Amino acid sequence: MTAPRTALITGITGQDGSYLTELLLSKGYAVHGVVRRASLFNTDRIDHLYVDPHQESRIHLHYGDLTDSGALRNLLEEVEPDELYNLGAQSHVRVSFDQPEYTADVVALGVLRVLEAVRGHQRRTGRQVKVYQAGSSEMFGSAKPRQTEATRFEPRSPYACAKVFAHYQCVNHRESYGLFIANGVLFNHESPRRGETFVTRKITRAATRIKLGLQEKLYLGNLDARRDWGFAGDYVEAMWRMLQADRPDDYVVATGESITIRAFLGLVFGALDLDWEALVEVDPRYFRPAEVDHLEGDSAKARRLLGWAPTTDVRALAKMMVESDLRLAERELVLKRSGHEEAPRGGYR
Ligand code: NAP
Ligand code: G4F
Repeated sequence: MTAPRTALITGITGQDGSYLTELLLSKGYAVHGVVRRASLFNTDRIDHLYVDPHQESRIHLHYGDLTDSGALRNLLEEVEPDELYNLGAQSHVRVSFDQPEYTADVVALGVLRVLEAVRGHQRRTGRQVKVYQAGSSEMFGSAKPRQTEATRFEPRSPYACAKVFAHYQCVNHRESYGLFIANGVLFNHESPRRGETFVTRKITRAATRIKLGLQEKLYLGNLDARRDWGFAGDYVEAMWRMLQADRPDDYVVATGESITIRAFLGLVFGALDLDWEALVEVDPRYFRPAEVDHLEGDSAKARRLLGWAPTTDVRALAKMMVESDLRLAERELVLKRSGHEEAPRGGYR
């Protein structure tokens, strides 16, 4: 019997980390994940997969951080992964304007630390570690749609600049040292597990809470930007396929359809029989110093070479998120009616 393949995931506690873990476990992998130390539990998205370490399990969690090279090197020695998925990031574009240096440390230098740890490990052991780097359509910034692998990067935020640095470091390590490194250039992808400060989830959470009388209004920033929104479950499949290809390469992953925030509001509030124009207000605090107006990807290369295709369009995605958040709001309502009202959710987001 051949030994199961082993994957190491940075960012395992994030949206994509949780879907990728499910996918890899279903394929028989042993999955090791890097978890940041936090003062509260931060493993909500993978708790349903985690098994008590005192029992036999194929998922293993380790403390670590992309700012800590020593910890990354030690983890590679300990885990000896066949595949490494680098998903860890300060991934919020607006926040990157407030924390540019920290964002660059994690998103740009963090990748370099991973690559150098892999290079050293491979040199010492002779074992190949295939690397997936979580690149972003945000790197295209103000470049005209539809964006492809050949489109020039025109980044518009500290986050995007850091991802561009990471992208080229990966290309450079691939070409200089012959490492197997694939850059995924993924367009926005969402799910019921999306962080609540990203616009789609902020909208589905608020609309469902408004529907049940738990909230009165929703405050947003720029409603005119267009995004190509896909389902995170589909996109982790593309990540895995990139590491199964014969040779490492760079791929755009997108649905090919973009809509505005306004249109997404229409889908979500419409599904709940609510009039969004009466319930949503624009608050300039959510504007960004520079905006990315229109992202719409052409994923022909991934479709042709990886056999990848999305299963979920933006309408099905909105419906999935509304249904999930409605259940969450119903639970909140039950708690409220039994006198366990939660503190109001902050306008900080
Ligand atoms: P996410 O939900 O924000 O998850 C980010 C993950 O990174 C979390 O597990 C987080 O840990 C971890 N992390 C943050 N800082 C870290 C550090 N210093 N060291 C180690 N881990 C750290 O993001 P996502 O949506 O799953 O995205 C996954 C990756 O794809 C990110 O690199 C993101 O930039 C990129 N990406 C996302 C999209 C998208 O639309 N979702 C599109 C293109 C690219 P905590 O749980 O402790 O915060
Ligand atoms: O949901 P967002 O914050 O996503 P954004 O900035 O496109 O970034 C996401 O996708 C990238 C891929 O292209 C990832 F790399 C990145 O990690 C992240 O996952 O904002 C989408 C749009 C923006 O134009 C923003 O200005 O929605 C607009 N928006 C309007 N009001 C808002 C809000 N965004 C947020 N987060 N909150 C608002 O209230």
